[in-house]
Amino acid sequence: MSETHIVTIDRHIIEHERKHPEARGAFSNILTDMALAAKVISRKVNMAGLMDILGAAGSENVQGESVQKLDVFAQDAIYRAMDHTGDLCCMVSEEWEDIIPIPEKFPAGDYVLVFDPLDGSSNIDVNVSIGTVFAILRKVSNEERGSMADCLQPGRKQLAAGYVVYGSSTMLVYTTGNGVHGFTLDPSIGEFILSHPDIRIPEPPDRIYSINEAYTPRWTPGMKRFIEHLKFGDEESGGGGYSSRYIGSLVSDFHRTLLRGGIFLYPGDRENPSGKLRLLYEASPLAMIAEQAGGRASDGRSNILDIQPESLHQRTPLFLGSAGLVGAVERFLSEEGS
Ligand code: AHM
Ligand code: MG
Repeated sequence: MSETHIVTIDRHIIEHERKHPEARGAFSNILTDMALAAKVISRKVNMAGLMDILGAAGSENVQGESVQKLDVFAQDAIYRAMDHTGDLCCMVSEEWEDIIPIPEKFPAGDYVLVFDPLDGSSNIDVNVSIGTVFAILRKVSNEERGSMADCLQPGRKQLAAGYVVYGSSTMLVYTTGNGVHGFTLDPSIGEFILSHPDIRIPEPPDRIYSINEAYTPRWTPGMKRFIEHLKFGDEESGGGGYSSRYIGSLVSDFHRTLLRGGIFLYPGDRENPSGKLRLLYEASPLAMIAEQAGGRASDGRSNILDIQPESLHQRTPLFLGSAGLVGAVERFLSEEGS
């Protein structure tokens, strides 16, 4: 008989909760509800190619339901999985300008969920993988339904972080600070099954860098020198011989970096000094996962996890992946003339 045991995400979450005696059931419930929302979104994303046939946004589909844009659908799926459970005091989403409070008709809990419901949604039309990113914070204020202070906490305070990649298969990857674990959705039984226990960024990593190279003219001299070093540097300096991969979908680019190693870069440049990606619900959750897998995340100067957010949708330059490469880009950026 096979020695391989099947572990569902629900069982994994419960077993990991036992390692955190302080983490009452609520915390596990949030992760379980997130996995449920991911399944709902996954099913819809897989139908994306049929949207035009079944009904365009703004019209009704064959079931008579109104067809929503997928990012709005994903926002709604996560909100509806979470609003009534009594585990959260509020939420923050890329799709929503302000804090999303838990409605008065439902009980409020002790945790904050921050999330990007469907990142890279401009890729949907061309069948490129997209993703959901999330993290859980503990409420720190006395406000029943949460406040800015509860949401604007540095990444180091995250209790859990994860992402879902809707790719050739759907995977959910999460950490609660005890390693990084990946689950693959078996659509035939509707369960996320543990497929990648204890993920570590490989060492030595694959020699891959991932950046939108079309922005080269806007890069700082330090940034240009770093990419030149990866392409043309000699063996002694650790450069040269790199390959480039850029999907343009953060979760997918990060997922590859986590499993293969290398570096993902979205720097600040002359036009956008803070880059494009958001600190609270994109950079910080992925930074926690990277660190838990033996990697690092930086804004070029500081560890992403130590940055105190000042606003909900604050942007940050992001360098993410193998620790040695993130350290190297920090050195290039700090050198004179950068
Ligand atoms: P979005 O939040 O509007 O979907 O944009 C985020 C996406 C990321 O998935 C990706 O890393 C980045 O934008 C790509 O940006 P660019 O096209 O500038 O390279
Ligand atoms: Mg996004």
